Amino acid sequence: MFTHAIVRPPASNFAEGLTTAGLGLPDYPRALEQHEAYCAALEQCGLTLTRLDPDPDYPDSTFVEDVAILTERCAILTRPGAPSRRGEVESLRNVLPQFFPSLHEIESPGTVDGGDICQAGEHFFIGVSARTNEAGGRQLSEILAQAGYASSLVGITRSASLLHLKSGIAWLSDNRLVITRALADRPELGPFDLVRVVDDEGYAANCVRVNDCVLIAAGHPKLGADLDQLGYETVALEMSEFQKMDGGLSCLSLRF
Ligand code: CIR
Repeated sequence: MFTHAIVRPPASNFAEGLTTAGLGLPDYPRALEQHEAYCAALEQCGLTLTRLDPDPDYPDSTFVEDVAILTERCAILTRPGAPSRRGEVESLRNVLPQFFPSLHEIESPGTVDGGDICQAGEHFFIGVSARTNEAGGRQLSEILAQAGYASSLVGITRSASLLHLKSGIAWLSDNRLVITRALADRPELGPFDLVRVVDDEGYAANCVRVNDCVLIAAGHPKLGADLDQLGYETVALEMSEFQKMDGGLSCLSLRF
């Protein structure tokens, strides 16, 4: 069960962030509305929110998930792979100690983006991507091992469609993963029940289980129907303006 989440609304220069999506410029008022609906959904799932102030120094800083990894046993500040995002870590360094007594931290030359880290119960999949390098992945693996968690590295640099590991995978609990075709044949995922996302709904693979609900991006009826059929209560959220900036549902919050 999660009880809290940290979120940060987009700043007015949000459109100056990194993107490869080619979907056009985001509409700022609409992004704020979508972010507010996202926050309301988290609150409906029972979470108390810590809302950080928008930070125009870092136009990608609404994607808070990338700058920390929060677990029941430890918290880790990341070192984002994109140099323009490294400074985002500082504000989390100030906020996290009230919830986590000690903070670990990824150090140079390691880089880790939280979007590459998928917790599946006691095991963490660590995506090695254009953002998370092997040195960062190994540092994280050691920190997690000290806390009693297992982990494994999953190389995704050849999967051009995936910015982060969690662009293509989500843990639903119940030994179940939502997964895109780019990852569905990985042997390490064999022991899980896989909910496969059809190719034209690939963006929706980045969904989030929050307590009794699964938040999914609106406009993906096949995945919505599959999850409904499995007995999940789904909440569809408009994400168009964040998708334009390569962001998915999970990256808009740090849940713990
Ligand atoms: C970036 O390229 O870093 C941001 N524009 C999007 C980050 C999205 N993060 C995520 O999916 N975990």
